[in-house]
Amino acid sequence: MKLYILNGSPNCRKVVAVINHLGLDVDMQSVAPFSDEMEGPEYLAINPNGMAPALVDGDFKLWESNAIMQYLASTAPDNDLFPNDPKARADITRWQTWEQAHFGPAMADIVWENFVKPTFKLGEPDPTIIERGTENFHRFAPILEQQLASRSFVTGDTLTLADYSLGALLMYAEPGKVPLEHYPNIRAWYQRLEATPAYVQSAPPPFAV
Ligand SMILES: N[C@@H](CCC(=O)N[C@@H](CS)C(=O)NCC(=O)O)C(=O)O
Repeated sequence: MKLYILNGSPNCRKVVAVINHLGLDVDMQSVAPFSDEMEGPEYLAINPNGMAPALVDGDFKLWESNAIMQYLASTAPDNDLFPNDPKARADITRWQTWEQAHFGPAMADIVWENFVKPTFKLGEPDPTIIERGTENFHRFAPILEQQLASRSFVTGDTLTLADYSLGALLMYAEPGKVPLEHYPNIRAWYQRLEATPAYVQSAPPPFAV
């Protein structure tokens, strides 16, 4: 299997964490952002969105980070990341879907404006987008905060795909000035994730800018 990744991408990091966690044999290939490589016909035949991550397993091409995580975890028998029980799987999928639909876009607005734009000299942060992201963040973060009040990890006391999906978004929370000060359970949970070897090893090298 081959995984195409973009250095520094949270969506790639969560897949790499799963590969590390399960000890899977997957070749990693970095693609250059905003490049002919990512927007060229060869890569678009793998992922027509021109985004990373993307997985190739023989004839099977798969994009969308959370689908890739579920596929990879399904290839490793009997693991806690994505247990066989239908309700456990639905619960994990619920949080992964919520990540892409709600929590992720709110975080992305804030982190893009406060961190990515200045880092890559992409222009001034737009206060309207930061305000939109902040409003959405405070709408959705209390739901995760409440969920983590009585659990060590998102769906229980065992780490699952849901933790890697939601946690990887927080890798730029500090430089991105994400307002986590009112969310102690989220902060404590992220510290637990940061102490997890598979997550630590998934950290990308620092940006060369
Ligand atoms: N929903 C997609 C999002 C993928 C995505 O946004 N990837 C970013 C990196 S985090 C990317 O490839 N950006 C390059 C671009 O938009 O051209 C997933 O979860 O895989």
